[in-house]
Amino acid sequence: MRTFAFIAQDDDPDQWREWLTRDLGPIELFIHPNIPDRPIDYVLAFRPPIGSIAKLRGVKVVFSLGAGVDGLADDATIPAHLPIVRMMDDGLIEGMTEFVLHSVLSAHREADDFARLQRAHRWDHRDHKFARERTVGVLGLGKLGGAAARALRALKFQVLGWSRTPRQVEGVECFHGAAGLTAMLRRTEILVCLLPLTPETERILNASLFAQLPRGAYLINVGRGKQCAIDDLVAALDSGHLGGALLDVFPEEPLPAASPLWDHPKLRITPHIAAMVMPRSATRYVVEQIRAYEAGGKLVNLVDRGRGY
Ligand code: NDP
Ligand code: OXD
Repeated sequence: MRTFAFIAQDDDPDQWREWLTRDLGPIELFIHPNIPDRPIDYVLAFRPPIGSIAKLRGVKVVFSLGAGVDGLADDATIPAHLPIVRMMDDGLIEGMTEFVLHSVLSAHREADDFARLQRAHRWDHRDHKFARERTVGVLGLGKLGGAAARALRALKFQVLGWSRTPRQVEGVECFHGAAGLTAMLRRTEILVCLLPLTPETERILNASLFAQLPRGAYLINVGRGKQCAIDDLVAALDSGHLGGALLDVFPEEPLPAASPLWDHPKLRITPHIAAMVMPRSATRYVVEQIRAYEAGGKLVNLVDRGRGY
């Protein structure tokens, strides 16, 4: 019988056990910290405590229950030879694409302003731009950023995209590296961050980046909270340089109830729900990989520990 260790405090082990059992037959799934000292085949993990995987015996593959692997890629105690597969089921791409489209369209059609006008009982007309007249910049052109950029393009937005290495996405003007970022930012009216958290991207959304955006630009951060220097963001919103922002991710999660961010008039907040990993579809992805691995096939979406994502 296959053995699993479950080290993911925000996920529901019972659902994972149920769905894995439907596909694989009986399994043993042990929940951190109650994992016995016996061989474990597979680990299911999201932001596991440092060292918690290294002390397990016999592990064949670690499955990240998130697309983001911060907390796994940077745990130096995990043996270098141990494959780490990140979550990338179709549901995650579909969910993120929907969320980005909804957020960009809301910013584009000034939904926050109209909500304020409603609260003030004001019936104010104004002209609006069409999507083809609006430029959206996407930081990160990977599985999620690439899909979001293509979907925005399909709605006729002018789409710019930025990656670490040169990329091509049909219909999207692509930039890379530091010079590329500067060139992209100065034209970006709505900026979507879909970067992985690495030492290079930590606090990348800071005062200097905001200053390069045109006045009134809107920020959507669906990457990771630590990518945003919150004080710089609040200053840019308060000065009017940024028109608004949507944050789905925060340096500290859950966002403390006492945080002043909740009440900032130019901030829209969602509780890290842009794309949810749902056991009913995510288990299919894990099971397919387990079957391929056990048949001597290749694992896909492997984390490159050197580059950190
Ligand atoms: P991928 O690994 O597929 O793509 C990452 C992209 O970011 C690549 O295009 C990569 O460049 C680029 N990148 C990485 N480092 C840099 C850098 N230093 N400078 C410029 N570009 C860089 O990731 P995904 O698209 O699958 O996911 C992105 C992130 O979204 C996840 O890491 C996670 O943090 C976040 N996420 C958030 C969720 C939410 O609910 N809010 C849900 C799921 C994920 P290159 O192409 O050259 O490699
Ligand atoms: C992820 C997330 O990385 O949910 O999948 O943030």
